[in-house]
Amino acid sequence: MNNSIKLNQKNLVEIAHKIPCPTYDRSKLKTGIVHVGIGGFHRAHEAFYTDRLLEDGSITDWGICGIALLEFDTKIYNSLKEQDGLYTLIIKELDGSHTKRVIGSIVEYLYAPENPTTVIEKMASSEVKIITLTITEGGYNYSEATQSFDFTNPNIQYDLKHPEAPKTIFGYLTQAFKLRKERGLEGCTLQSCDNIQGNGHMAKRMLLSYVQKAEPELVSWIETHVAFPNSMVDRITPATSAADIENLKASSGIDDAWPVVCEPFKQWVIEDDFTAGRPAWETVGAQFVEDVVPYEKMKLSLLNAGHTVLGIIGALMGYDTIDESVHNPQISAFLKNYMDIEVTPTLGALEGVDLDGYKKSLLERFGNINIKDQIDRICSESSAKFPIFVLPTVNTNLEKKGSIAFASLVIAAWAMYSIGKDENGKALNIKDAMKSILNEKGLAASTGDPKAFLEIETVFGKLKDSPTFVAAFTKAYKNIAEKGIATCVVEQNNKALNN
Ligand code: CS2
Repeated sequence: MNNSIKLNQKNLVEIAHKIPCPTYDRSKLKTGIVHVGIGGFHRAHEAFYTDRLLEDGSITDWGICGIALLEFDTKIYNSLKEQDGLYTLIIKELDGSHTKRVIGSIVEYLYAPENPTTVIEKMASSEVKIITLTITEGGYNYSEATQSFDFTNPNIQYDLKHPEAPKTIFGYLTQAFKLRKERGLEGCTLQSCDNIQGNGHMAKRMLLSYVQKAEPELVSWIETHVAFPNSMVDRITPATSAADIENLKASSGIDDAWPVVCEPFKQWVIEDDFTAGRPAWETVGAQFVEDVVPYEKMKLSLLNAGHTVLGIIGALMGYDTIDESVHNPQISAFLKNYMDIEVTPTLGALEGVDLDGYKKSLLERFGNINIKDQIDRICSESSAKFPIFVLPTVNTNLEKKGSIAFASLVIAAWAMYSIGKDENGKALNIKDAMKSILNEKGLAASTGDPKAFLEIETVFGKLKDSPTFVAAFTKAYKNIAEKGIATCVVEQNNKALNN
C-alpha cells in the first residue's frame, strides 16, 4: 500500500483514526525507568503494561528510556528513533483476529556504543528510579562450570580497563552507581526481566562480583542503596516477520519499521521490593508477591523448557514453527509426559496455582496457529537456556532418584542438532554464542563417543560425572542415531504408558 502513513509523533492524530493510540501527553512524561534491551519482549511486556498505566491515569513519572546496549541493536535503535519511540503492538488472538495499538511509553532511546557517557548519566539521573533489564539468559555472564561470574569474557576484561566507555551492562551499572554515590543521590531498583531462576538474585550476585573487582569501595553502597526484586515475566513474543510489517500496512495503512507481535496471554509476578518507588503496575494486571521464586521455577521449567523440548525435537524432525511441533500428537504427548513425570514432582508447593490448568493452558498457547513462533528463535542460544530451563530438573531428579529419561532424550537430540543438520539432511540455522564448541562436541559425539557432548562444562557443569545421567544420555543418543527421533519419542511415550 503506497499511501500508508509513517508511524511517528507528528502523524499520531491521523493514525488514531485507524487504530488506538496513546491519548496521554507523551511530552509531559518524566523518565522514571531506564530499560536495557528494547527488543520485542520488552515492548510486548513491560512497555505494554506501562503504556496501559499511562493511558489509565494521571501518572507522569514513569516514561521509559530504552537503551540499545549492543551494536547488534543498531537496527531497532534506528527504527525507534525515526518513530519517536512509537511502535505498534499486534496481539494475535486465538480466533485469528489482530488487536492493534500504538504504544507510547518509550519516550527516550539511547544508543550506548556511540554515547556511553550519555547512557551512564541517564542511569545516574535522579529522575530515574528503576533500571529494568532484558539482556537475555546469557547476558548475566554466569559460568555453570565455575558457578560464578565469568571474568574470562573479553568484554568484561575490556570494561575493567575502560570504565568510562564500557561495553557490558556490568560496566555501565558500575559507573552509574558510582556517580549516584559521588553525587549523594538516592539509590534505585535494578529489576531483571529475564528468564532466570531468581533473576534479581542473579543480577545482584553477578553485579557485585564485577564491582568487587572494578570498584570494591562501591560494594557496600550498592548493598544498601539498590534493590533487586525477583520477577517472573511471561508473554510469547515471536520475532517480527516481513509479512507482519506488510500486513500492518495493508490492513491499517500504517508504515511501522518494527512492530511487535505477541500472544494475548501475559503475566508479570514481581517481588514488592523497590528502593525509590514504582509504578502501580498491579492496577493493570501485574501481581506483587512476597516470594516469586516458586512461580519462576514453574514457568521456567514448564513453559520455557516446554519450548525447548518442542523446539529441539521439532527442529530435528524438520518443523519450522512451535505450533507445527506441538500439533504432532506424539510430540505433544511427550511434552505432557515430561511435564507430569519429570517436572511436576520437582516443583514445591504453589499456593493458589492450578498446576494442571497451567500445564493444559501451555499446550493451548504453544498450539496457537496464529502465532507461528519460530523454532529458530526458540533454539537460539540453547547453550544459555538448557542450564536454566532443563538441567535444574535433571539435577533434582538425579538427587531424588526421579525419572530423567525424557530430559535425556531432549539433551541427546540437542547433541544431534548441534551437528547442524536435521534428520532430512537440511541445514539448521543455529544461532548460539557457543555455536563452534557445540558443533565440535556434537561432531565428536557422533563418532562413537556420545558423552563427548557433555564435556562442555560451562553448560553441563558436573553432569558428566553422574554415571546415571551419562548412561541415560548415551542410551538416548544411540537410540536416536539408530532409529531416528520420531521413533524414540513414540517409544518413550509407550514406556511411560506401561509404567
Ligand atoms: C522462549 C521464551 O526464548 C525462549 O526459549 O521460551 O522467549 C518465551 O517465549 C518467553 O519466556 C515467554 O514468556
